[in-house]
Amino acid sequence: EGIGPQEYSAIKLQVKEWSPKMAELVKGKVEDDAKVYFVPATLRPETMYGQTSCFVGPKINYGLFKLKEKEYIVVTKRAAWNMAFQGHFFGDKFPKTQDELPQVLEVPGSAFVGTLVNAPLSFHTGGIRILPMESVSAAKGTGVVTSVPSDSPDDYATLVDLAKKAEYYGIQKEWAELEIFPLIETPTYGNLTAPALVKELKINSPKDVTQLAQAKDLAYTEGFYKGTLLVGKYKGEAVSEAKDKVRKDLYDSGDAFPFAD
Ligand code: A2H
Repeated sequence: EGIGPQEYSAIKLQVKEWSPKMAELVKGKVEDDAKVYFVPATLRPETMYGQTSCFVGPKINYGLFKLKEKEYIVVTKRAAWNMAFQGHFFGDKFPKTQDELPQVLEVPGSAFVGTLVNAPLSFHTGGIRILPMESVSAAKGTGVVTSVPSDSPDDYATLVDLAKKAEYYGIQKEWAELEIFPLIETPTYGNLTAPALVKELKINSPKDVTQLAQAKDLAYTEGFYKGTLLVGKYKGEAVSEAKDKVRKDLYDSGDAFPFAD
């Protein structure tokens, strides 16, 4: 982290079933047989096996942008604009201003909550839910964050809080309680690095930002330099070796693409 510009991997999570609110809003705007993808940006493509949900900022505005015939993505306008410049999308209709982006809908993240999406590589093949996370930044990545509670302390702390206050957040408790499978073994924190660090640093809520920042650094360093992958095609390999291979496989299969921020 912190060395040069970030190369994120942008992962494509296809909508399987909209939240009731979105089902209303997309009527007449998005074809019934169109594919719509939430596109989280991640620095840890090797952890995508462990996705259990996908976060949006409930108060952040998102767009549904038309990429091509019957294909749309959900990201912030800022991210769609960056993607246009990086030449991923929008064919020959290159937008000259942000207003020319092919946005068919603009909605707050809260409208998406409960939407069921299919996450590439995830063990939860039945799909995972879009859930709210207050700390998502609109000014970073795509504004969408896929959640891997086994290896991200932020994600784990948020899911514990969501499950505790499900009613307050307007979600079903079980959406925040999908099984957490071990993905990476590390010498210091075992095979569930994030839950171990959350316990060790006595993190009680997503508001414990100082300890969470520390946990994030420890998890990232330990996972990257000392971690061994326990699952998938590169099982048994060091994370530092397997990371690029998993990333390349995701790019090759069309389930992800590079995104610079
Ligand atoms: B990472 P950096 Cl398993 N707001 O992906 C808040 N957080 C965001 C974001 C946004 N707009 N966009 C991306 N992120 C998260 C996986 C992961 C991540 C694991 C462990 C650590 C980790 C699963 N979540 O990140 O500030 C995304 O979460 C800790 C470094 O740009 C992304 O990678 O360096 C990471 O933060 C990008 O953080």
